[in-house]
This record gives sequence, structure tokens and C-alpha cells, in this order.
Amino acid sequence: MAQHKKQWADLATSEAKGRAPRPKKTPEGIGVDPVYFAADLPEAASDAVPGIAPFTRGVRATMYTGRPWTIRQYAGFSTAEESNAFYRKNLAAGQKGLSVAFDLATHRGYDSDHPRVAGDVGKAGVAIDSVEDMKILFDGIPLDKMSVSMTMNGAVIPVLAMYIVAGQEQGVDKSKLSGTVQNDILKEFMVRNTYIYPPEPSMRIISDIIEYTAAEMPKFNSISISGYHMQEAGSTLAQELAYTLADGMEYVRAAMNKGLDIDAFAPRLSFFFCIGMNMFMEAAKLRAARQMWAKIMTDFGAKSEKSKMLRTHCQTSGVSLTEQDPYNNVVRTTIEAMAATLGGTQSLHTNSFDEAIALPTETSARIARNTQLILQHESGITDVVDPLGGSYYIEALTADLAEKAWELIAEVEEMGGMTAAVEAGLPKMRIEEAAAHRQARIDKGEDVIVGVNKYRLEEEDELDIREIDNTAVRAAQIKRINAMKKSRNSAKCQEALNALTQAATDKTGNLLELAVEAARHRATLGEISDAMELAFSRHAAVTRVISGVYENAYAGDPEYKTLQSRVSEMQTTPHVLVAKVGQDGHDRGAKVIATAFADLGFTVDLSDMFETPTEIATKAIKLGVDVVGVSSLAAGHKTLIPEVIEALRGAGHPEIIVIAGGVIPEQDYDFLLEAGVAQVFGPGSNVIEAASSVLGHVQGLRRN
Ligand code: 3CP
Repeated sequence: MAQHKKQWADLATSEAKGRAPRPKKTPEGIGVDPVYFAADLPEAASDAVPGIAPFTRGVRATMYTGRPWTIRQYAGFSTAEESNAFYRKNLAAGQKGLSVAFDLATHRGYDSDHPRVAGDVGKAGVAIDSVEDMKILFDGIPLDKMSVSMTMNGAVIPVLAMYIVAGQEQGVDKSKLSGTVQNDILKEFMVRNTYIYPPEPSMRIISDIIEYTAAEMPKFNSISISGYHMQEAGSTLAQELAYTLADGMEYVRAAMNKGLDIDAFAPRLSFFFCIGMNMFMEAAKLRAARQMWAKIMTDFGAKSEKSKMLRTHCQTSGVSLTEQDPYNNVVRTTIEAMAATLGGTQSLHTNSFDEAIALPTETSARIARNTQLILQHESGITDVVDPLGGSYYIEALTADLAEKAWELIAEVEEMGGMTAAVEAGLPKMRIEEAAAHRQARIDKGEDVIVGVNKYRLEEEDELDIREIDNTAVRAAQIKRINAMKKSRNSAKCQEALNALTQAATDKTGNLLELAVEAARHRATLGEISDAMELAFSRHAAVTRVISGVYENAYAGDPEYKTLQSRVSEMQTTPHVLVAKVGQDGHDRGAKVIATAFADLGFTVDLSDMFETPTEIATKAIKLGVDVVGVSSLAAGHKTLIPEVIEALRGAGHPEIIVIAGGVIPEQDYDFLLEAGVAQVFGPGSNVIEAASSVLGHVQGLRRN
């Protein structure tokens, strides 16, 4: 065997005119050889059988030859009525399962009438305030037949409670409900940021849900342990794999500490991964994940084969989509969907090509869904179980990736498990470093993105986008809340809420069971959340800027040096407040900007998460900054950014420059510029060029 390798290496060296072939180092730290041989096959690969632990080749013996994966498109926007109409249309057109996106107000446990969420209601998901909204959301959709996934973590107790009551009032007992709730709080602290309570009570919520569903809802997956958001936040695939499994281990421990039998709940733990553009590595990741989980569960003492099965949903990568030349995204999503299905996913969401810019339109959503229908019906992917099995490269990569992930898991375990590691901020820091490295590689053109840092169009075509009239949605929601509050039995409702607070305080009872009672008596989502907040408090994260990544990546780069000198030559150092406003928790961009600007010599402050426009303006004035850079990724920019400017002007500081960045469609640039924004940086902006422009604005300010 070694002889083949040698023979090939000699030939390749002579073909390349004397240059010996070298492995390519991936961001995961894996050396990928230019070719693989039978000698590279790990020993375990040769006798792996699909449907048998450790399930490397798939959790089912028949896989897609028996049943194709579930086409499950994540959607939700505006009111429950509008989202319901959208769901029904998609189901009629071939979609197989539902996946609900809630708005940020709902995620963070606020009713639509709460003053903190004015800019967020109905924007990046559907607004749900009570059982009444939940019933409308599933009107005409039989909940005993349709599996429903709900992406909810912070406000998971009220949302699941309302779903259970909506089912009952539709005539469907909770034992018949099938679906999944995300319910994965650890990754919220790490990357996604839609937490409400601190880690410890949040972990109790999760074990209460596992306990309740294991006893009452046998067809319902109690959790969707998610790596998706880690990769979206910039993690490597090894980090995504390791931290997701380490989160899973922590949830298993929490449930076992509650006295639950592992085989009673483990079969209903499910997973959720991101699938990016590194096609073979992604397929290998799913294979490695199954293999590793089977070992982890065996080590925990699981006996049932079902407990050892890692079943997963996948979504194609949002950050791999580009605002520039957006039809390229159809191609990207197809490649990613192939990786997910070749890797053996159970369920899949394919992104729409306009999702880097706005919510999908009818057309873009159709193309996204059809991508999966074409793969299922036309490509032959469903004809063979694990078609990549036995590939020298894929099998070796599966083993290499697993090895890297085991190392990261060991590091977390040494810290005492994921709750402790999250509290110490370690995984978050590692992911932020990886994100900054990735952005620097893109900015330098080392990672090519077609249409962005290479082959860029002179002029972009205009794109139709979907816009939500946020004010109208909010007004409609408030009307319904008020009407419901008038007609409910207030005493009964209050009694149920008090019982919830009591159980949260005393660490007794099951919070979900008590919340079902409150929801039945028409307590709102905000009221149920508040009832627990009284006992648990609200979590405030510490924001931190890492340093040195850009400095190192650009060592010796003359343009970078020039820019650094321009900054250092300023009489007073330019000062920037990088700010997140409203309930939008996507902070990767803000963190990368803060890191890069700090490395260049700017003084950088990072706002806390979830501040209002007025709070941001007050902070900017207090700090005496030159620039406020607002990062917006959840469609709130047209409401929230002008409010920041108004607040600065109102407080007598019109001179403070406001810059906008993030997922902002080009159609909105003029609106923002007219509102007083100095410059807008959309997706795909080069960070170093952005820093140079911002410096130009500050120099202009100082001259005036
Ligand atoms: C499957 N089945 C089979 C076969 N394959 N039966 C016979 N032969 C086969 N080959 C059976 C299964 O055992 C199961 O029945 C039923 O068919 C359904 O199959 P499944 O594989 O369980 O599929 P599904 O119901 O779709 O469930 C998939 C998982 C679930 C398990 C992954 O958790 C899920 O749907 N997750 C989705 C999560 C999601 O949508 N997340 C959205 C995140 P039994 O159940 O009776 O065994 S969106 C976030 C976006 C970013 C953000 O956060 O903002």
C-alpha cells in the first residue's frame, strides 16, 4: 500500500516540475492530502453496517431507500394569520414538515406590547403572544399528523405550553403531538444570544421539559442540540461538532441528575447541524457525529440502540450566502444540500437565495424547496444507502475530524463540562477567534468567495425583496392581547402564574406542567416568562473583545501598516462604539469589527446586548465616541438605526457619526442615508476597507 503512495508521490512531483505535493491544512487543523489510498482507511470503516451502532453509515438500515429525509423549511414572519397561509401553501407544494420561526420579541420572552421590542415584532419570525395566536398559526393543520419543529430556547416554557394547549383545543391530545422543540440553551450563551435566564435555572428548564415530554409526549423530540449557530458564528467544523456533542452530554447529565432513566429520554434527543461549503468535510462531520454520539451514550450506560442514534436536522449555511450576485446562492445551497444528504441527515432546510438580504419571497422559497425535491426525485441520491461509504478520503476525514473533536471535548470535560466551560467563556472565545481568522482570510482573498472578493460584478441586478410592515403587525398584536386580557378569568390566570413563580423559587414541581395551566387560562407569553423571571432573574452577558487576530493575519502587509499609521497619527485616537440594538442577538459581525478595529489602533467599545436606541445614544455620549457603528442582522435597521440618530440629536450630539452594517438590503441604503447614517456596509464588506472609510469620516469630523 505504502508503495502506491510513494509511486504516486514520485509521479506527482515530476508532473509538478519537481514540487512535491503537500497536504492542505484546513481551519480545523487537519492536513488534507491531495490523494487517498486504501491504506488510509481507518480499521473500523470496513465492517460498518448502516442501522447498527455506531451508525457511521446512517441510523437506519434502509435510510432514504425506505423513506427520504423530511423537507422541513424554516419559516415564519409577521402575524400568525400570514404565517399560517404561507405554511399551508408550502405543504400543498411538497414540503413535508413544519418548522416555525418566531420573532425576536417572542424569543426573549416579551409580549408584542413591550416597549423594548418595538422594532422587532413580526420581523424575523412570527409574533406569538398567547394561545390565541398559536391556534391561528396551526389553523387547518392537523397537529396529530404534521410534525412541527419550533425553534425556541429562551421562552421555551411558554411556547411549548401554548403549543400543547393549542393542540388540545384542536382536539389532539399531547401524546399524539410529533415534532421537536430546540430547547438548547447552552449554545445560546455561546453564540446565539436568545437566552432569558442565567445558565443554572435555564438548565433546570431543560430537564423539566425532558422529564415532561418523556412521560407525556412519546412522539415529541424534547431538544434539538444545535451546532448550526456555532458555524454561523464562525466556528470551525471540529468546534461545531465537539461543542454540540459536549452540550448533548451536559443535557444527558442534567436529566440523569433528575433521576430519569437514560433509555426513557435519550431516544428523543435530536440534533441540528449547519452545512457549509466544505462539502466533503460536512458529510464526514455527520458521519463522525453519529459515531461519536453512539460511543458517548454507551459510556453513559445507555442500553437501547435508539438511545445511541444521533438523528439530525440540517440547514444549509446562512453565512455562506452572498448579497452580491445572489443567484449564485442557489448553487451554493445545492452543494450544501448534497453534502447534508450524502452525510445522511434526517431532515433538511435549504436556504433561499435572497436570505443574505431579507426574508424569502414566494419565488425564492419555491426554488429552495424545489432544490430538495429535485435531489429526492431526480438525482439518485435516495437510491443507495451511504453512497460515500468506503471512500478512502471520506472515511479518513471522518476519523480525522472525530479525533480533533474528541480533543476539544476533553478540554471542556476537564473544565467540568459545558455549563462550567460556558460560564468561563472558553468555547465562545475559541469560536470568536475562528470567526476573526475566517474574516481575515476572506478579506485577504485567501478564501475565495465568487462574486464578492473575486469575479465581482461591476453592477448588481436589483432584487425583489419581502418587507414586513412592522408597525401594522405590532398594532394588530396589541389589539388581540388587550381583547384577550379583557375576556379571561384574571383570578385563575394569576393563580396559575403565582404557582409557576412558587415552583421556580422552591425548585419543586415541573415548570412546563404549570405553564400549561397558565397558558390554558390565557396568560400571555410575557406574563409566563415574567413569572419565572421573578425567581430566576434575567441574564446579562459580559461582552469582550479579543485581540491580535487581524494584526497577525496582516503581519507585513503594507496597506494594513499604512492604515495603522493613519490611525496612530491622529491627535486623539478615533473612538468607536460598536453597538447591537434591540433584540437581535447575532453578534459575530459586531465582534469581528470590534476585533479588527482594535487591532488597527482604534479605541473600541462594544455595547451590551439588547439595548434600546436611547440607551445606545446615552452610552455613546458618555464615552465621548466619534462613531457609533450599529450592527443589524434581524431586519430592524429601518426602525432602530434612525432612532439612535434621533436620540443623539435630541441629546445635543448631532456630530457623532453613525455607521450601519449587517444584513441591510441595498434598497434601504438611501432611506438610512437620508435618516443621517454616514455610510452603510452590507454583507461581504471588506473589514479593512471599512475601517479606512470610517477613519476618513472621523478625519472629516476633526477638520470641521
Ligand atoms: C425514518 N423513519 C423510517 C425511516 N426513516 N421508517 C422506516 N424506514 C426508514 N428508512 C421514521 C422515523 O423512525 C420516524 O418515526 C419517522 O419516520 C420520521 O422520521 P425522522 O427521521 O424522525 O424525521 P423527522 O420526523 O423529520 O425528525 C427529524 C429530527 C427532528 C429527529 C431531526 O428532531 C426534527 O425534525 N428536527 C427539526 C429541527 C428544526 O427544524 N430546526 C429548525 C432550526 P418515529 O418518530 O416514530 O421513530 S431553524 C434555525 C435557524 C437558525 C435560527 O436559529 O434562527
